[in-house]
Amino acid sequence: MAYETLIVEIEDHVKTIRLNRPDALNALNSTLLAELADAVKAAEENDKVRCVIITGSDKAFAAGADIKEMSEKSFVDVYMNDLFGPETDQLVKSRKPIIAAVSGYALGGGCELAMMCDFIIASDTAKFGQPEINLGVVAGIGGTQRLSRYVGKSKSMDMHLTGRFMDAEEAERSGLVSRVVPAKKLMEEAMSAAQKIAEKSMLTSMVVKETVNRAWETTLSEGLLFERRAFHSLFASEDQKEGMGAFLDKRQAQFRDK
Ligand code: CO8
Repeated sequence: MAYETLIVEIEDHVKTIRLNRPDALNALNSTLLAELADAVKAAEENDKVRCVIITGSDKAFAAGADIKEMSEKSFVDVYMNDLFGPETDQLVKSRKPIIAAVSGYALGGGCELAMMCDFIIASDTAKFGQPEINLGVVAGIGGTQRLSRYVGKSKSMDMHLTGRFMDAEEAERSGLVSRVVPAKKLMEEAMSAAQKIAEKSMLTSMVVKETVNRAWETTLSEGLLFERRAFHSLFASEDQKEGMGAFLDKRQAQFRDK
């Protein structure tokens, strides 16, 4: 399907979704978010896709929600339409791994979008921020909650209250991003990570995703129990026999997602 605000391609079991509103630094408007939700849903339903990358341009992953589109809306408009709720829910409920490859600005909704992905690979030009306070609003698609979990209360408060930007080095040091690479290598690195993931058992990847996400959602004792049961349950899979058997036979495992 052709999109107005996205460029999408599938290569080697990896679906790359590139946000493409260059004149607005990829600001997230309702068309873009609806198309993104559709593209992620399509990836979920396509057996050939085993990992997704969401990226933007060199200058901007996304400079936030589209201020022009939002500025005249009333409370009733945004509340009755649950602005951006269904679209972002679609992304978060994806069971396939999603990597954010971030170059340039990831601000407001852009930073929040990156944090909705499973992990973030950043270029050395990346700048993260939650500057909504400058617009007289607060983050609305997860910023106050997710950034606080990623980097802790103190830095999250600093980012949200001052509206300052965090560079890639600080983002890596704070645990917001998993790795930083030179800008020119960003897509190569993201693709290489995605292909590594695509080679694994999808069944196991989905269980990994559910289990790590549990760490954010529950107490340590509940999370540990969830993990132990997840580990136990994978002994019912063919991929566990294949993975352990291949190790013992000193050969490459051939996973079948069963
Ligand atoms: N929305 C709309 N247009 C934008 C946005 C945006 N967020 N960001 C940039 N643009 C547009 C500019 O208006 C400009 O367009 P034009 O040429 O037509 O005037 C074009 O992109 C280029 O931008 P600049 O000229 O400003 O480029 P600079 O390099 O000078 O500056 C910045 C780049 C620093 C990124 C600057 O553009 C900026 O500060 N942008 C706004 C950042 C921001 O405040 N983001 C937060 C938005 S609010 C938000 O994300 C809330 C999310 C939660 C919503 C949930 C609802 C439930």
